Amino acid sequence: MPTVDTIAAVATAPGRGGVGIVRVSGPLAREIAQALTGGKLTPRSAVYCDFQDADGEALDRGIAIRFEEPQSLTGEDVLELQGHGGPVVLDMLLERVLSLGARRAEPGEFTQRAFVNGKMDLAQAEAVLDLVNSATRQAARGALRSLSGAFSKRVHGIERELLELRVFCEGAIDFPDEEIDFLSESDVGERLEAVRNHLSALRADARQGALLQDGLNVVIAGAPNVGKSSLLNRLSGEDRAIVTNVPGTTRDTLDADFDLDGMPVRVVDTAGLRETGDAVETEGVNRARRAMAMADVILWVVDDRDTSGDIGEKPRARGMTDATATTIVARNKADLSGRTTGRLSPGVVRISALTGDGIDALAKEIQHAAGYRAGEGMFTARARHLDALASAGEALAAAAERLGANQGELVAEDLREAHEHLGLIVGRVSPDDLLGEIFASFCIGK
Ligand SMILES: Nc1nc2c(ncn2[C@@H]2O[C@H](COP(=O)(O)OP(=O)(O)OP(=O)(O)O)[C@@H](O)[C@H]2O)c(=O)[nH]1
Ligand SMILES: [Mg+2]
Repeated sequence: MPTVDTIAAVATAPGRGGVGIVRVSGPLAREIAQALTGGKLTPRSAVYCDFQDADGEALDRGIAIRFEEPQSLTGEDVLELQGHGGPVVLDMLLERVLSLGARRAEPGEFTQRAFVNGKMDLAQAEAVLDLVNSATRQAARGALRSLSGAFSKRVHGIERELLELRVFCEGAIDFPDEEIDFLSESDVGERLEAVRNHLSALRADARQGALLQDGLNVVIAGAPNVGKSSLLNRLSGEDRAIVTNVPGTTRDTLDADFDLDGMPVRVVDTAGLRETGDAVETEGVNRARRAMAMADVILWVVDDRDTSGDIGEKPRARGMTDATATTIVARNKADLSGRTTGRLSPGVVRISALTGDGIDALAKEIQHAAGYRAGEGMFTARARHLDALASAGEALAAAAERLGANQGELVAEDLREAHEHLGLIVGRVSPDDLLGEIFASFCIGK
């Protein structure tokens, strides 16, 4: 007998909609289906019927589908009730399901069960959420690729190579007399090198995938009146921020999202940095500094007509911020200075926020600063995955070093460690708190 309980939740978004779905998973799903529909449901066939309350009265009328374990989303018996998408009617339906022995699902619990029952690995489960949350079409495609296992497959490929190496090295340890010959005369070194190369290629792709998923935080900063808000409006293609010729127009930070070749970008406009006696503006300047500290990329806007010596100096060099983000200098108002727009040198672009000239070059420079290359076959990844890949890379570097020093036993230990880090990505070895954290970020009904 299964010891798990049966969970239920409204799986569609809250609010009114054409269709609302109640999802049920667990050992009671079959009985609940019978009680609700008054009949036996053949697995995987849609039945149009009444959903009945305890007295046999119809609560709603819709489509019921039952899935039998293990051929279901969660790997358990699953029931899906597709009714009308009103909050009250869905609530009544859910209450009825709960009265039949199910309990309310926690956020992400359906996906968690799919993971626990081996329907998908952890990276795939995370991709479910990433797909729902994706901000651009490319991010959605990338998430679907991860969900289909593109990322996991690459991880498994490296795990397999590692496993072969480990078997070989641990075999060598078991025959200590021959150890030296084993390791120095075999091709272990070359194989280790190959694994390291495959891992760094995967890391590069995963970094792209993380950019695709998490996007880039770009903060526009500079002195008052240089055209920061105009640039925000230009980049986002919206009339988002107030633009006037009064220095100190922007007080609060303000953001807008846009899609840069598939990479989601959040661009933040800030108050012009200056000393001021105005309390509101001073708070704005403090906020601007805080925004800069959190930026991935800072767009430092200057007036191209400004002839002061340090005009091209980045804000950090000028002591205006401690932020270590990559900084791009945008020399604005080229239409007034009359000089040609475009990339002047690495990290320096001349533009006109007013006419839009040079904005393409600036966008390219932002992509370049982020290390983003739009490409086919991208899959999404998360910071957690990047950390695990980095740790695996360090362990392999240590292995290579020890192999050079002929410390066979330690090499085997390093390889085991690298393997474990990779296992974290797909959830082969995952501490409970990590799982809790991942699934808690889902919405209910997922
Ligand atoms: N000719 C020209 N004028 C510009 C350009 N960019 C901005 N301006 C003008 O410069 C003035 C200030 O622009 P804003 O975008 O408000 O400047 P800001 O840096 O946000 O200013 P604060 O919010 O006060 O710090 C406005 O009159 C804009 O129309 C440009 O590229 N060319
Ligand atoms: Mg402004």
